[in-house]
Amino acid sequence: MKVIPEKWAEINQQPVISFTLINDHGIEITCMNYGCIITKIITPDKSGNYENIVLGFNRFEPYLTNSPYFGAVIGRVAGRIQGASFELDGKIYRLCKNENNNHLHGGIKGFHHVLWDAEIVEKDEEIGVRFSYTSPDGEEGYPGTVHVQVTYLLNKENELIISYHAHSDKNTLLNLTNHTYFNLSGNIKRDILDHELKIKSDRFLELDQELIPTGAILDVTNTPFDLRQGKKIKDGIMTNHSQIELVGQGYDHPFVLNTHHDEEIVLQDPESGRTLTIETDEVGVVVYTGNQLQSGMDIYGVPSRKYLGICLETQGLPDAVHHPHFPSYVLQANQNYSSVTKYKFGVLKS
Ligand code: FUC
Repeated sequence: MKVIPEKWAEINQQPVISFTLINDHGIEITCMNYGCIITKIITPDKSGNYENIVLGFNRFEPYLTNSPYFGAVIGRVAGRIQGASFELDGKIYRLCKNENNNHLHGGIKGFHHVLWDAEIVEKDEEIGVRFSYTSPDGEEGYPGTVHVQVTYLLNKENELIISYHAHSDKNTLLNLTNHTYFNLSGNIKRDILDHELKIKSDRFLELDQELIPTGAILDVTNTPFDLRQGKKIKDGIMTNHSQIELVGQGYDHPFVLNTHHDEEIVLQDPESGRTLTIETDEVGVVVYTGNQLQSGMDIYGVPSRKYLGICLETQGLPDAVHHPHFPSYVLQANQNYSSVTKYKFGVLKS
């Protein structure tokens, strides 16, 4: 197993380095210090063909200017914050409005648009990169100086383990995730409509017109959101359920996970035979089926279009700061923030 660093570009006289993690089974994960962006994941299909299973760009430049958060770490707060403001300890904080009247995915210069320090990790059982970033007090309007570490490790069991650690000198908000768009067909041969998704979740969050949780936590039973037995994506989203229509004929919804580190999220592409199993200690997962993917981007030579990738963003429930009955994502001063999500790459047994 090894990690190969390579200079890819430069911003403000600082090198943008890509790191390729390779294990003994030929799984390759490429990521970079800009935004901790995962640019490629190469895994075998059922016949042993190794192909890329994530959306990204051949060139660095579009990551700066035109990326819908491909592969990036999102922070300080994933998801939307209604009205781009919140109250904490009696004080009102104002954030930028980067989507309608609301704040989305950490703002204009969120964690996806900063250069992180990087350190290669090489151990017997796993290899990877540890990224760190210190977000200054007041950055993007949030209180507290926050030290964040995100580690990507690849092991011999074909698992990518993403762990997040942080602490802050003041009470603040923190809800980190990774925004990789998966497409298990291999080299983006097909869209994700024929992928099958299984999630151990009895409840999902209702959204309003601006895709912000209304506060209602709904039962999945007898709805397209019942993924407990697994469902073809298109069978879920080509329906006239009002929540599916609301988000542009797709999923863009937080699911509350019933269980943790128990194969709670499984994505499969029957044609290639590739499987992705995600386990996490996070409260929920936002499932986003690429409903808003615009045309006009070149994704490794494939013209971008709706449903070309699916994001499975493990995280705390969005806009929890405005919903006291959601688990809080307030990070208290001098407390440790810690979460882990594991992605296992496999193939269906024939
Ligand atoms: C997801 C969605 C959003 C948005 C963004 C690019 O997290 O929740 O609606 O389109 O990604």
